[in-house]
Amino acid sequence: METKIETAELKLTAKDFVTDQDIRWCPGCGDYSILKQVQSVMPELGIPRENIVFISGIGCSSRFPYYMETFGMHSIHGRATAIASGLKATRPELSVWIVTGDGDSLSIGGNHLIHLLRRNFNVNILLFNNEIYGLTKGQYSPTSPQGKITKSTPVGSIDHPFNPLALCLGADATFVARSMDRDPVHLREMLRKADQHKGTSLLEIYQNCNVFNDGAFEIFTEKGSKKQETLFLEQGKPLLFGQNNEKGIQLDGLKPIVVEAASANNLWIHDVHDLSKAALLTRFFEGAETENHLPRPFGIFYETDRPCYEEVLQEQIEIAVNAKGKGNLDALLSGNNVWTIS
Ligand SMILES: Cc1ncc(C[n+]2csc(CCOP(=O)(O)OP(=O)(O)O)c2C)c(N)n1
Ligand code: SF4
Repeated sequence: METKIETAELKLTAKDFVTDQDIRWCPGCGDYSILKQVQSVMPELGIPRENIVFISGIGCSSRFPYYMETFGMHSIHGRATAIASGLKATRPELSVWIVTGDGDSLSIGGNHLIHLLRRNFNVNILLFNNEIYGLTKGQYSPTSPQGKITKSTPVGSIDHPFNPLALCLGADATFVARSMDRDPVHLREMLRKADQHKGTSLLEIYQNCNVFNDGAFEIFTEKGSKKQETLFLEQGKPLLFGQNNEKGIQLDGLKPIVVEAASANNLWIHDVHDLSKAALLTRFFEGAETENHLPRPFGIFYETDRPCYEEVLQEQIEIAVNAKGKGNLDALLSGNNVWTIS
């Protein structure tokens, strides 16, 4: 169990989570907003700072632990998920947050990510998706769209990109959500929900890299297009979008279609516990250039309850200790069959 203390007793503020480090992100980077929202939500969680750990891999986003006045580790490329798993297995009382980029988590760290998700450690993953490698100065990443011209794809990427949330749901993640750097209110709400979820929470955050991939998510964040292009999911509410929520989503068999909300009598009602519908929602992923494309969903796609790895592990250890006693590591390593070579 993570150690929670009544918030009134703790009296922490966002400033308590700010460090004395100079921030080395480029001016205008979306990482600043994400850092600010995380720092402002932390005091609400009722967790003492010494029980919070931020673990990152390598990348611009992975500098995050330096800027959080908590414990932390700027670790190995793609391996934050593995290191966090080890920490949570041995110190289940800690609140563990993984910060990773799309390159870090989906290229070199893709394997570790899916195994963490299926194991369902009670940790939170913040996946900063900027559809580019920022730190190494602008190579394409596994989420860059086909045709993307970058330093490593001078005539356009021919790779088919990952759909991160479809991938994570496929790995049986127990909490899958999406937010964006430019919507602080929504991002704070998703951070709170991620913390409340017992099991691995995967929050993808669209993050603008204004130096190497500026405007990648512009249609979802800018005033002129946001309402037409985004769909904010709310539990128990119909899927509505458009300037004045005049459009809705309805299912035609298994096919989602856009309808006029006023004349529709069977709008899709969002249920975060419905895996089949969540799988369909992750596939609302076409580019804006596609005719009749569906809006991009934001919010919690899916949430379910499954035992956490560290709990089952502790139970197994207890059963083994009760049956065989506490054991002795030296004796175990020496074993019964020892040879002396002379
Ligand atoms: C083993 C290893 N391989 C490659 C690199 C080079 N490298 C550093 S960060 C990075 C990708 C960063 O991209 P992303 O995870 O999207 O983070 P961002 O910088 O965009 O926040 C790469 C390939 C490395 N540091 N270590
Ligand atoms: S390179 Fe991009 S992601 Fe990295 S700090 Fe600069 S703007 Fe942010």
